[in-house]
Amino acid sequence: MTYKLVLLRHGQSAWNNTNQFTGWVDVPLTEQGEQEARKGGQLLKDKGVLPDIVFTSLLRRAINTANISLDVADRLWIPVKRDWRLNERHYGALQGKNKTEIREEYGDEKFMLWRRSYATPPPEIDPDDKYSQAHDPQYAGVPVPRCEALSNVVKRVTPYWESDIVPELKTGKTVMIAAHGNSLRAIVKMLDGLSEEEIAKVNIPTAIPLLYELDENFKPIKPRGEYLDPEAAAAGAAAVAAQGQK
Ligand code: DG2
Repeated sequence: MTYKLVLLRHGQSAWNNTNQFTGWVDVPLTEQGEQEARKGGQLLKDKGVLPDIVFTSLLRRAINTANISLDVADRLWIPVKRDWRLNERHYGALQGKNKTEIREEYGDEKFMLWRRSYATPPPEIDPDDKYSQAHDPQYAGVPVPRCEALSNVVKRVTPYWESDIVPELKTGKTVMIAAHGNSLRAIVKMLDGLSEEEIAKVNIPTAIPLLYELDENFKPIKPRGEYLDPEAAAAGAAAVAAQGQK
């Protein structure tokens, strides 16, 4: 028995476009982002990768990307489960800040540590900051972080993977997870058993479905899975890696 899992990062968001750290701030997709989501849906349809259930974060850029792509693939009717555990990594006090300005102010090393290290979180956000979610009624009862390293995301995603996602895979459903650059990196690290050094080099492009076939132990049959458009994915990942450079 093998299982099918599709990972989909949202299309370009307003703050991806303006080069701002986003995290839990609920920004919309741009028109380009919507277009990317449509292309992602067309890839699902063309390659016959048809999700039976979709998991999303609570953030509109992931929710809308899921809806747009599933609409194009004629799968808008499938069940949906949303959970804060799939939210983007909380970018702490960097939320709302311009990536290039932060790199110039703090230097390459710190910038890359905050973006891609496994265990070093960015600085904490003040709960009263306009970009904090500490007082957001949407997150009542949720342990809203003040900042997160990727290791914190792995800690919140892994139990959700076990409790909610694996049982759906076990029934033979094709599962799609529509989420974010870093919450998906947490899942990739977990699935592929990547080291901290290896995951630091992984960048997830916007809205290109990444298909994993998993064996009976939920381990990838092909390590790192397969993008449905590998060329576009390589270009998209390189663009993400280069963010913050002039
Ligand atoms: C981006 C990722 O998250 O940024 O929070 O700024 O996937 O929701 O657009 P997403 C953010 P980087 O870690 O790639 O800088």
